[in-house]
Amino acid sequence: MRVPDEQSSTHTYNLRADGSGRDHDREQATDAAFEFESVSESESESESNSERDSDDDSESESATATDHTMQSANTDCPDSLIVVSNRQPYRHTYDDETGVDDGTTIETEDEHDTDTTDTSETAGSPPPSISVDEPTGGLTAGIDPVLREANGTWIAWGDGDADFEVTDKRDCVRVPPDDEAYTLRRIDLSEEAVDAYYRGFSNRVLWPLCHGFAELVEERSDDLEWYRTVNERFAAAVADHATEESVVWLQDYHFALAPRMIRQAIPDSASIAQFWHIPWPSPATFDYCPAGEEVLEGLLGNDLLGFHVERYANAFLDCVRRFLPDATVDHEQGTVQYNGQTTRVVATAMGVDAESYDRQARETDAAQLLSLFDRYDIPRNSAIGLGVDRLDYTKGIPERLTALERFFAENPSWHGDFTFIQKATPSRTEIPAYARHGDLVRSEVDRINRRFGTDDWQPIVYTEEYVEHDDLCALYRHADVMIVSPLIDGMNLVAQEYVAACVDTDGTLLLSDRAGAHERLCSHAVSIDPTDVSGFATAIDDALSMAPQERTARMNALRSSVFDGDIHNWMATQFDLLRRVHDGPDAGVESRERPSPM
Ligand code: GDG
Repeated sequence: MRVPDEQSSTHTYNLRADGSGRDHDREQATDAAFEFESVSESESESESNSERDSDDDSESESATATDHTMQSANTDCPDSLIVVSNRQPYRHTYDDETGVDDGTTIETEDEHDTDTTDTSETAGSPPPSISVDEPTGGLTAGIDPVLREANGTWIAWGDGDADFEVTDKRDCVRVPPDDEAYTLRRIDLSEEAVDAYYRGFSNRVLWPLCHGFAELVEERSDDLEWYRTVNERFAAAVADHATEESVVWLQDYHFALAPRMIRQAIPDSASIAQFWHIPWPSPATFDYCPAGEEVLEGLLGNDLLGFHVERYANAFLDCVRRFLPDATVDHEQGTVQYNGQTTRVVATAMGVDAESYDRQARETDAAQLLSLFDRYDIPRNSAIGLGVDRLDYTKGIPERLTALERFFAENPSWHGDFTFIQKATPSRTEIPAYARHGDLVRSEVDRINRRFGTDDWQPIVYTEEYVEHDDLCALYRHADVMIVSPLIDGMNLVAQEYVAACVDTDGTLLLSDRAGAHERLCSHAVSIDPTDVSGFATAIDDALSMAPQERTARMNALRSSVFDGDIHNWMATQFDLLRRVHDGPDAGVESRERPSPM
């Protein structure tokens, strides 16, 4: 099967002649806290591919994910499911003046590079056509088919410039557009709200803090208040849709305060759960969190709180014990009792759509690989190393470059015969820490290439351009060494994608012992400490020199782990837990839940 490319697939249709697309200002003028304007320009500095962000886990093929997930997860899906996420599954945007989608939009988890063409002032011209991006993979495409079956509700920030042209008076639209099966409730946020809630408290405070970078926390005056306000907006929207039977499932760190607000606004019989996709810090680090107690209290509004791995779940419990003395924490059971409510804290490691990566990788051929070598100007006989990351200070890219420099310095015989491709996707570029980090990475690449490069060969091919899904799978399949070396990472999907696409079982994964994925893959990946330059450089040499039999044995074992714990398994586990929590506090939930493959 041919897997569509990674860009969001689009449908185009015209605005209804009666203008029944919604007027933003009309419905929400009563809410003085918000300016109602399109936020479509929020993240987009340009429409170039290099501006696309990959903050999501969205690199699998949507139709495939759809089919498989429906088979494996739907039976466990609670009725009356309400999903809450920052990112929406479908986004409506105006086409450009030519009416042709320029294809520059991409589904991302929390950053948006949207065509900013303003068609609202073209008075007298025919109504502009509108396109809708569809989810392309990972979590979004995993949840979408479940909601279709459950006829549930998805609540998310409406970031598309035409989003509110197609919603009704309650800001709802039925999706998918061609097979209306569930309700998408859009939250209309002003640019000021997005800047403070998303680029502010979420990504200047919670992100660095949860990753242990307390020194990078940037507290701006209104960010927390906006974060609170936006959480309230989402909570109010949940309350609009919740029934006695509802199960509310929130995604990630953009909604730390909402669960408690939701708890107070929906029937007691409804359940609330959240998955926290990033690490949780130690109490010593969490101590720096502005409004830390409020954050903990917010999260304890959940009946179920999920992390990727045990150590984050334990760190959360440690923080509750330390900062909320009135809470009763049971580490053994993974429960917290606070304010008359019990919260179960679980660790369930997320996987990828392994089958779809496998399938796409098998479809790549020599010609595709050769064209990639030509595109990146790589000698055809060169061995390949690969790194694929958002340009984020947590991902350990400078440390990786330092290790590569050491490797090339110590192994001149590899000059010209080994090339490292680093795909780095610009991310959150308005935040100074990210801008500085990007400058550092680029200058290090230049320096190392000047040191070792020749007219015919550059040791490091560095690109910030979006790599299409099929090209990414081709690179994964043919990379001799994949380096995943974060300083800390909630999970890391890239490591698992590489393994799933390594269909010839002839590649080696170098994996940081600080990634959540390490817990699943450590026994057969080559483990590295990303800050140990010498050990890291030696590991690169070892990987390149590994005997083929050992390489294959390791990769076969890794592939078993990744396929056993794929996204469908994870979704099924989530819904199983949600159902058990919903059906009763002790309905079959034993002490701390783990997914079977961990
Ligand atoms: C957060 C947590 C956790 C990147 N460049 C391209 C591209 N990508 C895709 C990768 C992968 C995704 O972006 C990155 O996912 P990660 O998991 O590695 O990292 P975060 O974005 O930080 O995700 C993380 C995750 O949430 C899920 O819970 O694992 O720990 O930090 O899917 O493939 N994809 C394509 N072209 C690119 O140029 N096609």
